[in-house]
Amino acid sequence: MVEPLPSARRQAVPGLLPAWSMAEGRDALHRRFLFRDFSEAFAFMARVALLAEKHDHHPEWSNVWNRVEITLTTHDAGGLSERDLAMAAAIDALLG
Ligand code: H2B
Repeated sequence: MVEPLPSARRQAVPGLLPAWSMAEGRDALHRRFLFRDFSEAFAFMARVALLAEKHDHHPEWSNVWNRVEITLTTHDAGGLSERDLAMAAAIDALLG
């Protein structure tokens, strides 16, 4: 079992991860990424997949051509945990 995110950390999320928002109706972070084409989107997904394995933390995601949607939540915590914040920051860092 992973600890759910304490409320003080929860309040810090918009400042720490301004590109992410709360997923509709869920205790989860969401971000939509747009790329030039499918190749760029898929290259990004390959990099995120490697990050996910490294962190042992896996995204819920979808891809339509140049668009990638990522939702981060911790299944073992039943909602947000520090793992989602770390993963979101690592994904942001991929994009520079
Ligand atoms: N990813 C996410 N998003 N939430 C989890 O709780 C989770 C995971 N748990 N990846 C990991 C794998 C767990 O199932 C393994 C056994 O460590």
